[in-house]
Order: sequence, then C-alpha cells, then structure tokens
Amino acid sequence: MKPKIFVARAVFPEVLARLEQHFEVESNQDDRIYTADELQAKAQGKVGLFTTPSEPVTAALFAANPQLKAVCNMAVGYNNIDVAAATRAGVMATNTPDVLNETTADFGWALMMAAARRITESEHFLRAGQWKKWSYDSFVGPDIHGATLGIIGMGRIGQAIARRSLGFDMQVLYHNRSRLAPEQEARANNARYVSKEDLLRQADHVVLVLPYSKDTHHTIGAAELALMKPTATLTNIARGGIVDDAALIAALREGRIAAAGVDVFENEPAFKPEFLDLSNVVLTPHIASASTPTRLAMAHCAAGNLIAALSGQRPPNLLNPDVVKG
Ligand code: 8YV
Repeated sequence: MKPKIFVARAVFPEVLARLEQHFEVESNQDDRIYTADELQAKAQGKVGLFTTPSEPVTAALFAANPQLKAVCNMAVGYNNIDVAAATRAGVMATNTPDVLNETTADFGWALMMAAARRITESEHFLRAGQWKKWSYDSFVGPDIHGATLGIIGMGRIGQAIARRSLGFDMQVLYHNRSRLAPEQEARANNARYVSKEDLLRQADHVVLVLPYSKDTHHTIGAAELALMKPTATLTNIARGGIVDDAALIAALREGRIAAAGVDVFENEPAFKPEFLDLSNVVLTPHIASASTPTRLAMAHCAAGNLIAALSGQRPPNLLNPDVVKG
C-alpha cells in the first residue's frame, strides 16, 4: 500500500505523475482554494500534503491529523503554515527556495519599470483610441538608470534584484534584518546597508522582498510612505500585508509618491477596489515567479521534498529541523 497524500491545488501533470509513482494521490480536481477547515478534512488519513500559500495549514489541522508527517509548500514563502505547530506535532514542513530567485528578480524589475515608465497606463490610453498627438509631457515619469534603488528584504531574491542594477548604473541601498557580509554586499552592486527610514527618504525606487510574519506586518504604512520622495516608486513582490494597502491607495491618489507596482495584496485574491480607480499603479495577480521553467522547478522541488520526507530521508528544504533531530 502506497502512503496517501493530498495535493491541495492543481499542478503540472508530470509532477502529479511523479507523485503517483510514490503515493496514492488525492488531488484537488476543481482547483478551488480550500478553507482551513476543508483542508483539515481533506488531510484525514493522509501522511503528506502538497500545498501553496493559498492554503492555511493550522495548528488545528495538525491536532486533527496525528498521522500527518510532512507538509510541502510550493513556494519560498510559508506564512500560510504554522511551522511552530508543525514542529510541536512532529510534522516536517518544507518550502521551495532558490529555484525562483532569478525569475522573481526579473519580475521585480519588470514591475518597477512598468510603474516608473507608465507602461500599462499608456497602453490603456493607446488601446482606448485616445492617442491623437505627441506631447512633450505625455506619460513622463522618473528615470531608472542612474537612480537610487532601495531594497527592503535583502535575502536571495533581494540580492538578485540588486545584481541586475549594475547595468542601470544605479546606487543600491538596502535594509534587512541583518547586514550582509562584505563580499555579499560587493556582489549585490556594492549595496549599502541603511535604516529603513533612510532608505525610504533616499531611494528613487523602493522594492519590497521580505517574508511576511507578524513582525513584518505593515512594514510600509502611512508613516513610511510619508518619508518617500514624491517622485519615487514602490514595488511589492513580497506578500500582501507587508504594505498597508489603504495607506498606499491614499498616497497614490494624493500623488505623495509617483507610482507603485503591486503583485501581492492583503486578503488576495480579493483586493481593495479603490486600486482600480488609480492610473499610477500597475496591478498583477501574484505572478512574480510565473515563468514556465520556474513554476515547474518549484513544483518538482516541492514534490522532491515530499518524496524524501515520506521515504525516511531528510527533505532538502526542511524548515523545522528540530522534527528530525535525535
Ligand atoms: C508562488 C510565492 O507562486 O514562492 C512564493 O512565496 O509567493 C510565489 O512564488 C505562490 O506563492 C504560489 O505558490
């Protein structure tokens, strides 16, 4: 008898086929996002779960499913999983770091540049048949090249974003929980460590790439937005909740910052409808890692973690090593 797992969201058929070689797989056929209670019910009798950040994996789920051994998230972020509760329950939790660094960094740049250079706004104008003449001030915005880039959250993705700034002759400021080693700063286009406040005052383009937790909730709110230059842009490819979306909407509406790129929202896939009334924001549906090769690599990474965890090996991306100690 193969061990039973539940795959909580639709996934590449080849990854499902790989999992089926090892496990008896029940999968989410309609790709609906399950509530915590529904996932808890689906986990009954399963030893492994394949999840994404849309699914809340709670302490109650672990309490109701003592047979569970591993929860493998297809994402680098894992704020949907109560890892402390997983550890207490002896359940391995894993994520998919590294495989998405470069693709996510590419997208951070694309979104920042689209916001600064007003790409979607001007395309809507063209598509609406409003382009009647050239004008010296049509869709002007801040420059990218030669500007100061501010990165909040200087992990692997933040560093990949910083490296790309070399080609744009930018200065890089960063803020992070801890300062990088000098050789890491050098590789990140000589990024300079500053306080969050100094970064917000000085940067022309601020990019957010930090993990979400209760400590990083509303890292950017009204007070922080007030520090930014009126010509600056803000790009959030981190997590909804890092930014106070209501405060961002107010700042954009009042022109207190020039523009924003927003890929993640508080309570997504729902988002504040006021965003839609603003022309100075580029809105995307949480797609920073969405290149075909990267999403496939993420899915295989999560599957590999599940296979390792349920065959008595230490999964490569174990988040709670205390579970396998001793
Ligand atoms: C995922 C992400 O695509 O990795 C993460 O943390 O936010 C994205 O890369 C998304 O979470 C769905 O798995």
